[in-house]
This record gives sequence, structure tokens and C-alpha cells, in this order.
Amino acid sequence: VGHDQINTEIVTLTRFLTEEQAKHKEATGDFTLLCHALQFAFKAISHYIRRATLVNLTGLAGTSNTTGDDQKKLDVIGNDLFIAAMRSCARVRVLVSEEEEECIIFDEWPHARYAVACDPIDGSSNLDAGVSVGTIFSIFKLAEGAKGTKEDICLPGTEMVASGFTMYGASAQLVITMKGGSVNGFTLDNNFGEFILTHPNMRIPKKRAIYSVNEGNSLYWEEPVKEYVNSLKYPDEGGKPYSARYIGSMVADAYRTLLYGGIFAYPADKKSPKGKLRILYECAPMAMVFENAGGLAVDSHMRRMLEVVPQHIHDRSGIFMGSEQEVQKVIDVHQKYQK
Ligand code: P6P
Repeated sequence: VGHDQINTEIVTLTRFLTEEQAKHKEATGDFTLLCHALQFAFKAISHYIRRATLVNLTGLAGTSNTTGDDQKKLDVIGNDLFIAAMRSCARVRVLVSEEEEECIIFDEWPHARYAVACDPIDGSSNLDAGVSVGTIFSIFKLAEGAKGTKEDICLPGTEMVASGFTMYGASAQLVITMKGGSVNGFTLDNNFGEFILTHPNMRIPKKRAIYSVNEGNSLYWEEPVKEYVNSLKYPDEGGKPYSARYIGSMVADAYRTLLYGGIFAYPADKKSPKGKLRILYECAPMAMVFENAGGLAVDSHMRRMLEVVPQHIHDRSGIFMGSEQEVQKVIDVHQKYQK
């Protein structure tokens, strides 16, 4: 390959974060160090997800480590890797994990100024089927004088300083956005061991005839949801029905919706009146990504998802997120029922 075909301007996530920090003269570098620990966790989880398939299926050495511990389930490994990365960066005070009933407070870092919520391996039930799973995260900066308690992270998504996810698909795809910023996609290049900027400034199409919802819950849906989904499947005269795409792994469904457009929905329903997906580490982080990419995200009361305040760290919510015009259709149908 001629030297003129070699790209020497390789924007790694590491470089991207350094350049971001340089834009904020008051930055101390704490956020950058936190994100370096975060990206390491994603690289490690990606490695173990790909290895686990071999280990589980072929029983290759490694199914039990030297001390004879049982093979940890992958979501436990993902959780342990994430907690270790967040603890060791000395920049996180409060950590919420889907895998941990209680909030983790790092007492060894009383002056750390960040709180992180995460689902280390969201959709892990799909792992054995080879379906893409992912890590979803949200980052909050603690208020001045915060004592480091779970109240410090029960905040609306508008308080997040950054959020995003990493999808472990054919390659590891990381999507990250800062408060009020753009959405940037990175692909893990195992040769460099770095996430490379492959999708700068991601923008979701304003509309797209794709809907993503578990229709197996139709029996439990509220009337507005039924009417809305039926309007996509049985359009008025001359309309073309929407395509249905549902993977059942939020990160995979979200990534497709972000790239192609359309709508993803997990409505609250009669079976799950508060919804199924968690606010802190599924709904809010995804909502900020979608809003910053030009989309919308609302809960089942049609409130802006980022303004929903969790009372408890594992609180759930209904969610509709995606292309602006698609979410607007949901809002319009619900408004008919609110009169
Ligand atoms: P259902 C996976 O278990 C998960 O938490 C999300 O990743 C996914 O969007 C949703 O639940 C799927 O739920 O009820 O359709 O299987």
C-alpha cells in the first residue's frame, strides 16, 4: 500500500478524550482518567465475552482458574471487571451496578467527585444464542459537599455529564456522548487495543418505518400503545406497513435504531406497571444518546425521559426512543387519550 494510503490521523478514544479535556481549561483530568478506566473495562469484557463462548463450548483450559474457583458466569465477570476498573481509577465515589442490590461507596476515595451507574452486561440472557449484548453506563458529577450516598445518584438524566454504551457484536462498538455534546462511535481495533473513531457526530434519521417492541406483551398494553402500534401495522389507505425489528437486547436494538432510524419501545404495561427497563443504567443513558443524536426519548407518561427522577437506584420506567417524527407519533396518539 502506498504511503499516501496510510491514515496517520488515527483518532483513538484516548486521543479524543485528551482533546475534549483540552477544550475545558478548568478540567482537572479526573473525568479523562475515569473514562480511561471505563474503556479498559469494555476491552476486558469484550475479551472475556469472546473467550467465554470457546470456554463454555469447548471446555478449553480456563473453565476454572488455578485456585479451582468455579467458572464465574459472564455477567459476574463483567460486573467484577467493571467494579475493579471504577475502584482503581480513584475518581469514582458512588457506583450503581445492575448486578449489585446495594449502591457501592468507595470509602477509600472520599474526595472522588464522580458517580457511575452501569449494566455491565445488558441482555446477558441472550449470550448463549450469540446475540450482541452490551454495557450501558451513565456518569454524574457529585454535587459540592456530597457525602457519597445513594441519594447522590438518584438524579434525573439531565444531571448526567456523559453516557453511552458498548455493544459486543462482530466487533466492540462504543458510543459515547457528553452533556450537550455530539454522539461519537468508536470501534475496537484489537491490533492497537484502542477504540478508533469510526462514527463521528452520529445523527439519527428524522424518521424511518421500523418499529422495535416486544409484541408478546400486546395483551398487557394500555390502549394508546395498542392504537399506536396498530397504526404502524395497519396504516390508513395507501400507507405502507412498518418493518418489525426486535432483538431483545437493548444495546443491539438501540444501536440499530440510532444508525437506521425508527423507534424502540418498552412500554410500561399491565404486567409491568412501572416498565421493565431501569432508569439509571438503561433508559436515561440511552435517552441522552438519542437526544444528542437529534432524536427523542419519553417515558410512558410522555414525559421527557431525561427529566424522570428515580426514587431508588434500580427503579424502572417505560420508554419510547428513536427518530423525532416516530416518537412524536407516540406522543400524538397519547394526547388523544389525555383530553
Ligand atoms: P423482553 C434484556 O433482558 C433487557 O434488559 C434489555 O436488554 C432488552 O431490551 C429487554 O430486557 C428485553 O425484554 O421482555 O422483550 O425479553
